[in-house]
Amino acid sequence: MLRGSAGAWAVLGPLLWGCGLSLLQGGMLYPRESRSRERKELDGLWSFRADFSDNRRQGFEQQWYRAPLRESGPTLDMPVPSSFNDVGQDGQLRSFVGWVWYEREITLPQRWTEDLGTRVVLRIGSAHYYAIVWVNGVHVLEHEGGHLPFEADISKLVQSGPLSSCRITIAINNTLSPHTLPPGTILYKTDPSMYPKGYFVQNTKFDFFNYAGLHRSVLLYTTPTTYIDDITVTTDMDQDIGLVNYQIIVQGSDHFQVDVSLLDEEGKVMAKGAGAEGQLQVPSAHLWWPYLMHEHPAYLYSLEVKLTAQTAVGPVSDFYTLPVGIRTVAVTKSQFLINGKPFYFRGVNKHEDADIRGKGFDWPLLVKDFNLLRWLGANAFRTSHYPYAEEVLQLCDRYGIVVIDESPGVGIVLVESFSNVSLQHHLEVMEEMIRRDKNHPAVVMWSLANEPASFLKPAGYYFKTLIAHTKALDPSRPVTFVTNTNYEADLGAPYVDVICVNSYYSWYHDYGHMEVIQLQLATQFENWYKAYQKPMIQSEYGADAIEGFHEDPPLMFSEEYQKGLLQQYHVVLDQKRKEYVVGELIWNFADFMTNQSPVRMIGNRKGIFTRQRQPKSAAFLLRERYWKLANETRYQRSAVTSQCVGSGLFTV
Ligand code: BDP
Repeated sequence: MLRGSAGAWAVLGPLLWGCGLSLLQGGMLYPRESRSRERKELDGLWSFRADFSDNRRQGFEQQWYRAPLRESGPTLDMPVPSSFNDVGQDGQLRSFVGWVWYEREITLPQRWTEDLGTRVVLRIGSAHYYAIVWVNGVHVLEHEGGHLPFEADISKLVQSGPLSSCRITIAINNTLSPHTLPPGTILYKTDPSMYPKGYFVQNTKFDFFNYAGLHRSVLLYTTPTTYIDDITVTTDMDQDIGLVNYQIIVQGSDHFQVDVSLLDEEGKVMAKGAGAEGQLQVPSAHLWWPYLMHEHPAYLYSLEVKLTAQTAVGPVSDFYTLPVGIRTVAVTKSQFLINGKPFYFRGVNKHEDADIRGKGFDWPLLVKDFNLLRWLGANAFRTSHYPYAEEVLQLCDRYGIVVIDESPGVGIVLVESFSNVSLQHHLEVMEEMIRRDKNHPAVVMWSLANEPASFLKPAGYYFKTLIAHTKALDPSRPVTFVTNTNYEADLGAPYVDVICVNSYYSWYHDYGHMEVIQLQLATQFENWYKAYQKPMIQSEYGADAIEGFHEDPPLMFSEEYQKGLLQQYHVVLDQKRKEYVVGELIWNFADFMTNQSPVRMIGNRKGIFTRQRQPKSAAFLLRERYWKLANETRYQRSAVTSQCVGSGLFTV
């Protein structure tokens, strides 16, 4: 599926060849341990240096990767995963733009370096934004894009010498250009009476801090040299029979056998298959249902894949187990259907963001966020404004939290950012994202962008192409992008399956006038629906509130104003959800860091939780609303109540 169907090539061939786009090679399975696979996480302290030289290229000129970093100058201890920006006391490092260098020396188990039947892979979960990787001073890999994993087979390097240690050097550059995703620009300030020589700033058109560094784990894992490279699963239903279609890609040998078994949650084998491609049938299948939509939501089967191959060194086996949720997704003119039932997104927008670690992955934070989501009664979120860590999606699969998976296409507002160079990169990012996230039952829709200038002339071709490509890569999920363009001017909207609109009535205009919200919001929905007859999601709405600021009657930035504004939106949402509105996503789940600006008070304060995850008044309002909505649409009240009480986390 990922490599594109013939139909897709008919539509896209000329463009792809024109741009020189090569479809991605290889899979990007999440590294899991199995009987044939080991993994070694390289979390912890790395050596670090920012290249403060004027041209930021001293590291390359002096080849810092050739020898241990400490030999070319002073280093800092840098935690991984973490952004580098907020862990120190140095303001210059906080706002640094350019190359930073990370290094870690590790000792490898003997069998990894001596067993030539073992393949050793280096995998970097996320390096923002452009990364170059060396192992023992040898260049192995480069990658563009800060939110998706990349990896290299380093077996030859670690198996060629007497060393059992291995030095990994990663240079990362957080500079953005009009063609990166997200885009940005570097502005040189040349007035000598105001700025020192060479002074520049990085400008962005998105509203979150451009944290950088190794944001997710770097790890090493092994497979046999003949191995399961990729698995693609799609699911369907025929009456009560669950259909699991699978396709397995094997690398390393042409002579192999693949056996698959699908196990239920009790470990009972429900279906078996042989061959690299096929369909498994599960009678009386348990479907994957969203949270609070079924008494047993998020049912996950396990697809156990076993590869056996004959190789020059003898028989080889590889094992990989993939969680599988059986569910369907469909869109009608006015509904979003999961397993054939109308689904209403009661959700939030999030950020990967927290004190000190910035965008660094953090298990306690993640678990806290999921506990808060379930406390709220939320059943969905959008990965605004970039793909989140894979572990986040795994928890969504396990808890039944539905995901609109968004690409880093945020801040596409310059005409250059709609050029073919940008489009080609965006096509590649969609390939990387779908390759990584295609098997998550929680992911029900792809979002290509947030608030692009979709009224600009080239936007029509840009989104038409991007959406066709995304659908060709994954025909099983609807596609959208999130707009704040006027309904008559939006050139991308004709191609989406669901209209997602952001609006900030009584916040960015008509400040303080909550009395106009209902009229303006109703007009927004009616105009869009009349024009397109597609289901709609209010994909952002909200107001800043500083926790502990109280004003009654409500004034902007008080908790009362945030709550009051939300209530006005809810009146209209309650009317329109009976017609064609299929969801509401508050902006934002929690306060988050932004660039400094006169309109941001230490970040964006539209969270219903603080950055430390404490509730503001609006969180209680939303919690009441979401549980009420869940009660209206859910299967049976008593079932939900007992589920909540039983979990020990919360009560209605
Ligand atoms: C929306 C953007 C979001 C911002 C939000 C805001 O999509 O990224 O953070 O506005 O201004 O337009 O709070």
